[in-house]
Amino acid sequence: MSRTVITFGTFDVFHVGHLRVIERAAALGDRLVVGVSADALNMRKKGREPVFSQAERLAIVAALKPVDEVFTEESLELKRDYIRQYDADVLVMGDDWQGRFDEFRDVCEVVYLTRTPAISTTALIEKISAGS
Ligand code: C2G
Repeated sequence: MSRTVITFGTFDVFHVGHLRVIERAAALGDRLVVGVSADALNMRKKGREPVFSQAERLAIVAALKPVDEVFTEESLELKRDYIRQYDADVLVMGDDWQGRFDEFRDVCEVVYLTRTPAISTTALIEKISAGS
């Protein structure tokens, strides 16, 4: 039986922490589907425009070897529908979301992976803006 893994994220200013979570998610199954946050969703979540547009972020994630399919995540409230639509057996998120998606344990496994330390989109933006 083939196992489908689903994960979600903005993946803005794509960095090695993003790559590691995608690689580890893919290793938990046979097929990896990634929901990439829409620009409007990112605005609602983080209160700022992403550096890269959703079309650019989708193209970057879709080109990664471990990724089989991508789609646009329009709303955080649609997770259950996305899990059903893509027939996911496992939902994977980084542990900054620890416990937040436990309600989906009735339809799939829910796994939180340790975040890669010392790297984040926000820190990168600050570093680049500071020119250091
Ligand atoms: N991540 C990580 N290590 C880092 C930074 C990020 O493992 N140093 C992981 C996050 O835990 C997440 C994924 O990379 O699982 C994507 O991170 P973000 O782009 O920050 O995603 P976020 O905006 O939290 O969106 O429906 C859920 C949301 O869309 C998640």
